Amino acid sequence: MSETIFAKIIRREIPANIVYEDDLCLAFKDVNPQAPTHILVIPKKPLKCIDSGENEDQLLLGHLLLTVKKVAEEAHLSNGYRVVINNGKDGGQTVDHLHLHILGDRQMQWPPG
Ligand code: DGP
Repeated sequence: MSETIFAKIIRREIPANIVYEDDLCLAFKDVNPQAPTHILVIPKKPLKCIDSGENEDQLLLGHLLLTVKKVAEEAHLSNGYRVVINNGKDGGQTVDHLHLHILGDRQMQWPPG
């Protein structure tokens, strides 16, 4: 997998507003927020996208979802929030490092654009 901007954020080579970190993942505010609260949760392992996940990543992928819950609690999103994973071109993915969007503090609409 080629290097992405998120790998540089993990290594602190470029700045980001980091809100959570542990051995497996990092959460930071999206630079182009689509909601009043918009946080990205990423694995430190450089998985390109959901399609890149293998059986060996089962614990990591579960950990990312539990981290979403933790980060959302810490962000006081008690009214609810949306979790988005864009996968590939038609999914609208622009950064080739798996990331889970947490969007909150506004009413979400359905269907998504
Ligand atoms: P996606 O379209 O799902 O690949 O979303 C990529 C998101 O990453 C997009 O919402 C903007 C965000 N983003 C891109 N570059 C940077 C960056 O350098 N810093 C931060 N904090 N977010 C970034």
